[in-house]
Amino acid sequence: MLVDLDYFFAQCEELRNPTLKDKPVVIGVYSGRTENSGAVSTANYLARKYRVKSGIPLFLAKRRLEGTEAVFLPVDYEFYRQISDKTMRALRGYADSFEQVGIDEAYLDVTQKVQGSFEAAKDLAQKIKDDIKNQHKITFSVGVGPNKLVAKIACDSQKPNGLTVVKPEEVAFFLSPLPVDRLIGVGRKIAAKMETLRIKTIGDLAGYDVQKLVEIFGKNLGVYFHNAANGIDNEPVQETSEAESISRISTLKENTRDLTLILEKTDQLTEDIHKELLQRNVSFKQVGIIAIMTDLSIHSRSQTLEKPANDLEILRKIVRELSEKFLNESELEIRRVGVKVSRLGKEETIQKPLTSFFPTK
Ligand code: DCP
Ligand code: CA
Ligand code: CA
Repeated sequence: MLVDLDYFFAQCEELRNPTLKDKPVVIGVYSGRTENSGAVSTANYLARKYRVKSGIPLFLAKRRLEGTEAVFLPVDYEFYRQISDKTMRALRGYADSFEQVGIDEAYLDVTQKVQGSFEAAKDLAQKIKDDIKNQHKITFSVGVGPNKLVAKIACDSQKPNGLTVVKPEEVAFFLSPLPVDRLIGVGRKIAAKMETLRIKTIGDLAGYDVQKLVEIFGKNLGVYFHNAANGIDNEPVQETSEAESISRISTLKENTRDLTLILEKTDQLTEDIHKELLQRNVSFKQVGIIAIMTDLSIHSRSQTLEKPANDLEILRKIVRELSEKFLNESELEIRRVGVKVSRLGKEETIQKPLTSFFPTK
C-alpha cells in the first residue's frame, strides 16, 4: 500500500483551526521581499477549485481567489512534522514492514498480514483509514497494488480520501490509458521526447520496442521505462527505523533571559515529550536543551544518565538544571528553546515484570 496524506500542510492547518474547513486555504512560502512574493506550497481542495495549487506564485493565487473567504497562511513546518510523526507512528503498526518517503507518504507491505489477498488488503486499508480518521482526524488516500510502483499510481488516481485497489490481473488495464508522465522518472522533458515517438500513454510505452528505448534513453532508463510501463517493479518496502530521538522546539513569547519565562516554556515542551515517550513506550538515556539566541546562533547542552529513565520529574529536573546552567554561561537573550531526549530504548529494559526477579525452576 502507498498512503499519501491529503492536501497535507493545509489539512494540518484545518486540524488546529476547524473553521478553515469551509474556506479556501492556501499555504504559502513567503520569500519576504514584498507582501505577496513567494509561491504556493499547497492548498486545500476548495482552493484547488479556483486553480490554486502547489508551485504557482502567491500573487496569482490571490487574484484567482479574489472575492472568496480564502485564508493565506505561512508554512509551519514544525507543526506539520509533529502531525506527520504521529500519523506515521500509527500507520507503522498496521504493516509487516514500513517505509516512510517524505513528510506525507509511506509504503506499507501488508502481504503477510492479509495473506496475499487483495480483498483482505482492501478491507485493511479501509480499517486503517477509519481508525486514523477517528483517532487523529487525519484523512489520506491509499493505493493498493502488487508492488510499490502500481500502489503509488493507484493512490494518485483518486484523491482526496481515496482508496484504489489494483489487482495483479488488472494492472495492464489500469495503467495503459494513463499519460506517461504518471510514471516516476518521466518529467516534462522526457514526456516531450516520448511524444515525438508517438508515445503518449503508459500503454503506448508498454508496447514500444525495448531495444529502441535503450538506444534512445540508454540502458538503465530504457529498461526501467519498459518495465515500469508494464507494471513490473520488484523494489522491496525498506524498513525505515523509528526516529531515535524526540524533540520539541518553540519560540518564546518575547526574547528573554528570564529563567522563569524560559522554564515555563521548557516545562511545556518537556510534558509534550513525556507524553510521546509514554505513547511509544520508550525510555531515554540522554537529555538535551537547545537555545536559539537573538543573533540566531544555536547552542545546545546535554546530559547523559547512568541508566535509562522515563520519569517526567527526572526529565523536568535535568532540563531545568541545563537551562539554568546555560543562562549562566551565555549573555545574549534567548529567542527559541528546545528540548530533546535521545538514546531511546524500549520500556521493558527498565521495568522488568516482577516475575523476572523470581528464580525460575
Ligand atoms: N509541497 C510543497 N511544494 C510543492 C509540493 C508539495 O511545499 N511543490 C508540500 C506541501 C504539501 C506536502 O509537501 O502539503 C505534500 O505534498 P503532496 O504532493 O503530497 O501534496 P498535498 O499533500 O498537499 O496534496 P495531495 O492531496 O494532492 O496529496
Ligand atoms: Ca499528499
Ligand atoms: Ca505526497
